[in-house]
Amino acid sequence: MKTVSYSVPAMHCGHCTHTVQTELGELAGVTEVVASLETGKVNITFDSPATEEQIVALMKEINYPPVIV
Ligand SMILES: [Cu+2]
Repeated sequence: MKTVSYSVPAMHCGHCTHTVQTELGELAGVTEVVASLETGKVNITFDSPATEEQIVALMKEINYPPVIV
């Protein structure tokens, strides 16, 4: 089990956080997604078969790319 935290400046409202949580939550291996408007961050807990590369690729695909700070 691994947890990663990304800054996602493209999130602007509850709809955004909901989309991020729903889309990432559908990825096989992802067990928890917490998107926060206050911090602008998304915390993702996952395990095999999900990979960090896969998560980043999906976030780019849905137009909420993670920004490395
Ligand atoms: Cu929004």
